[in-house]
Amino acid sequence: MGKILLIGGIGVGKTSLKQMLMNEHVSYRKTQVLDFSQLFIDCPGEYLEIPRFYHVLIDASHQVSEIWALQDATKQRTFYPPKFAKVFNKPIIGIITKVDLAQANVEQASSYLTYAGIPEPFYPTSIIDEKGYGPLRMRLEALNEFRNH
Ligand SMILES: Nc1nc2c(ncn2[C@@H]2O[C@H](COP(=O)(O)OP(=O)(O)O)[C@@H](O)[C@H]2O)c(=O)[nH]1
Ligand SMILES: [Mg+2]
Repeated sequence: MGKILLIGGIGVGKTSLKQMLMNEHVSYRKTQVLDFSQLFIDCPGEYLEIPRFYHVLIDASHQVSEIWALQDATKQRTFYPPKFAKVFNKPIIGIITKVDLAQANVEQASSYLTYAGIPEPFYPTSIIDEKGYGPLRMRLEALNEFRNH
C-alpha cells in the first residue's frame, strides 16, 4: 500500500516534517510525482496524548505500510507508553524533531523512543538547518517504487 502513518503529540512537528519532505522532493526530483496528500496519514496529536483515542491510531495503522513515530527533542516528557510500538503490527521508526534548539536533548529523546519499544536507528531532524531528511527521503522513494510496481 505504501503509506505512512505519522504519530506524535501536539506540536511535535508532524506537519512540518511532511512539508519539509515535500519541498525537498519538489526541488530535487521535479520529474517524479509523489502524491503527498495520499502518502501520509497525519493524525491529530490528541490521538496519542489521550489514551481513549489509541484505537484510532491502531485502526489507521491498518491502512499503512509503516509508522513514523516522532519525539520532540526539547520535551522533558513522552506521550508513548512502554512498548507502545508492539500494539502495531507494522514496521515503526523513531524520528527526533527540533534538534536545532538549545534545549534539545537527543539522548533523552532516544531513551523515550527506546522505552516505547521502537528499534534504533533513530532519525534526528531539524526544519531549521534542514538536517536529517536524507534517509527519510530515501524511505519515501523506496515506498513509492513499491507503489508503482
Ligand atoms: N526549531 C524547530 N521548530 C520546529 C521543528 N519542527 C517543527 N517545529 C515547530 O514546531 C511547531 C509545531 O509544528 P507542527 O509541524 O505544526 O507540529 P504538529 O502538531 O505535530 O503537526 C511549529 O511552530 C513548527 O515550526 C524543528 O525541527 N525545529
Ligand atoms: Mg499538524
